[in-house]
Amino acid sequence: MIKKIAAASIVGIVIIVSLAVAFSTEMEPQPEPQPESNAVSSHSMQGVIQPDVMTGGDVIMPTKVSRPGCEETDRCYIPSVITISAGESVTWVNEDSAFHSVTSGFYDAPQDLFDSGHMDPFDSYTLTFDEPGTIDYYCTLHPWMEGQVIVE
Ligand SMILES: [Cu+2]
Repeated sequence: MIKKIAAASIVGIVIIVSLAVAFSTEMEPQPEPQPESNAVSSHSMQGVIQPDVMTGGDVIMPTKVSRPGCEETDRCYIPSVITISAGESVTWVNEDSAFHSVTSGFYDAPQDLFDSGHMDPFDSYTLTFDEPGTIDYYCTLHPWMEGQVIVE
């Protein structure tokens, strides 16, 4: 009988301890994922979203790119490759009637540099690039949409 009670209380203690451990690890702030070594900035970039911008885009998302096909002619973002100097900005304008995003990396290999989030039709997104490098980006909603910023 005593052995049973002892066993039961040990099981109870083990459960309580493991719950406590699970809870405390859940509450601990997760370490920031370290970006892979890259010539580009090692910290996240803050972009600026502006609604209802009809013109003035350096790069546009044209109509109908929410269906595959634009990648065949490299016209998902126009131009799909833009070259700027360090310290300059790029403004994207969504000229499509669907949501799109400008997100660093590739669909199957995201890079934690920037993410416009879902851009409404005619939203613009502006980012300033301070460090030289080649930055790939894509649309989180349409993985075939890919573009590149080359910062010299
Ligand atoms: Cu898209």
